[in-house]
Amino acid sequence: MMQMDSSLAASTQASLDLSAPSKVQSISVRNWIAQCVELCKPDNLYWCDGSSQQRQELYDRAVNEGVLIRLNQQKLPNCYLHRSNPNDVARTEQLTFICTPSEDMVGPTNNWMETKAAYARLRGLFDGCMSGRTMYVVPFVMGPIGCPLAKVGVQLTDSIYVALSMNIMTRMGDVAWEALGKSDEFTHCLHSLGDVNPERRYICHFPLDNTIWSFGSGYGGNALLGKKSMALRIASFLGYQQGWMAEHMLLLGALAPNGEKTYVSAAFPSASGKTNFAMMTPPEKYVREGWKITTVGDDIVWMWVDHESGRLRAVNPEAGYFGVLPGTNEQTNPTAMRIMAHDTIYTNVALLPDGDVWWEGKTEAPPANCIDWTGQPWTPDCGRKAAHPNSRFTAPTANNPALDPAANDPAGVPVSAIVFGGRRTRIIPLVYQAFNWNHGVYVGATLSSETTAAATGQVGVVRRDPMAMLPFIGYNIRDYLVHWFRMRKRMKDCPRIFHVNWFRRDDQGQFLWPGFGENMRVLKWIIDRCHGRAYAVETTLGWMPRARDIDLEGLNINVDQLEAIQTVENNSVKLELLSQEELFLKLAGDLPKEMVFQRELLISRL
Ligand code: GTP
Ligand code: SPV
Ligand code: MN
Repeated sequence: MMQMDSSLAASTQASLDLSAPSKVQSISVRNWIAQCVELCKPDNLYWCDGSSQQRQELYDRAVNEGVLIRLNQQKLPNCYLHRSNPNDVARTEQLTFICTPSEDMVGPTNNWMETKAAYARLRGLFDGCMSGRTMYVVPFVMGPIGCPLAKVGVQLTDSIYVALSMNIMTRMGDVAWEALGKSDEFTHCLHSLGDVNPERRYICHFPLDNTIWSFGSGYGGNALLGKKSMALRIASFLGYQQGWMAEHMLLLGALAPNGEKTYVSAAFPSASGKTNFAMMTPPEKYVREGWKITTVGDDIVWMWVDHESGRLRAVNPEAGYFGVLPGTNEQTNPTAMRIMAHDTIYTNVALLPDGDVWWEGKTEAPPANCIDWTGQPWTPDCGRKAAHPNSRFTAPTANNPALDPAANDPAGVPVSAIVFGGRRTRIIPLVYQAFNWNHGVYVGATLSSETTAAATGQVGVVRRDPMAMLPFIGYNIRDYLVHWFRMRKRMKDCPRIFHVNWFRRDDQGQFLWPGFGENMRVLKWIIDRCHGRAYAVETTLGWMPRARDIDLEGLNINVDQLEAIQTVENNSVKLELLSQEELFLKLAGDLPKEMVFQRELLISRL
């Protein structure tokens, strides 16, 4: 760790005015910034205050620097396009590390670096990396202001795109200095683009130091350090220590025609439907009846047990959406289309001749020509994609016309159901309910999904992704699973746990279930189960609706087809059990006994 005081830093960087604004009251944060300046040697410091005036100044600057392209302001007010380096378009899990004194702390599913070795290696990279550049000081709060779990972070970055994105994704600016006050409790986030070279790219987490050092990437989860790095990896470790949970989940509110409000959270792996489910527009029939779905969050929840009620409550720590664009359109997600109509940064999409944007699936017919995400001329017959498969929009939650009224409530909302879901072409049925909490934890722990473009590497490979948290658990998965099992004992009335799969296909490769807004029909059954209403039959996997228990009215699917989507073959379950062994073997002697018992119970039901 760096152990220099601020006066030394100031003397070596004589030309740079280090004096922090008086609103920065924490001596600890002032010293840390001075140390990072000393290391990175920027030419300038820019203190981000979160004001709209400064935001405009930064957008103008980013346009002048060529980092952003101003889009058609009539069509898309305050919207900009960013093109990232083609080698830097997704999270890089193989370059992401948890750094602790001992390897056992990070377990078999994380990349490990020894703390001192990691600091030494990264200090070499950060040394002088910002010379000729501006260091942006980005103070931010994760969690609603006033929430007991809310946390301050400060990110130092040489990327203006990252600074502007953090302004959208978090509660950024003076509000964070106020929340921090004189305290020394903040997450130290140091970030540099470096030379954006995968050979020199490291995303390192030091949970014991409340510190994140990220070098060599400007992309999403690698660079917006409040998100995956702090609100999941660091926070999951804190939650384990303090008895709460940080999860890769959406959180939605479902308002029934009779005024009953049910909150449901759901963990689906990256690019597997969280944003879409969280912003779902129900089928017409449901809207007419008076159903309304509202969004609390689309990617991360923090959950704790409320002492008075004994129930699980949750908040969304973020203040923005960083959502997948391909496949998003007026039919699949009209709410998202409203959200990104203004004050939005588009990353790695195609630019149309009139300054609008396009991506695969935005419209049925592609544009006659455009500039693709790499800046090259594009026509429909050129054989390339116009937008990157992991292209995204960054937009504030305040843009959401269906934002839940309690989205910013520091007291959070009560969670009635937790849904796990994977992207599985075969075998896994549309929906089932776990028998109880412990069975539900097993269902979540053995969650499997086909890989997507959200992380670099092969796409479409089935992998185990426990709780959709494989890349985001900031400590040993053994302790993480034990934590899940133990949480039940803290609750008087725990959420019901479910499993869904919107992605099952037929032999022709067609989706068997229409998905998107039609998922309301499955959600309705889930909600009814939570309130002790809907019917279910006991099966090998868990409680399942009979075909007639899912409302199919107005849908082009009959009861026989639904039965096909729900079919579970014993032989397929056996294959699933065998493929779970990969995870079980990784954990080997550290496997929580509940996992073994649950597997044995499943085998006994075959
Ligand atoms: P991250 O932001 O990476 O965590 O992704 P996410 O889980 O929020 O996924 P998102 O909702 O953005 O969906 C990813 C892709 O899956 C998009 O291309 C969607 O169009 C598609 N998708 C989402 N929901 C459904 C569904 O119900 N059915 C089908 N067939 N596709 C879906
Ligand atoms: C994910 O990959 O799960 C995301 C996008 O939500 S990123 O912020 O890049 O991690
Ligand atoms: Mn995500």
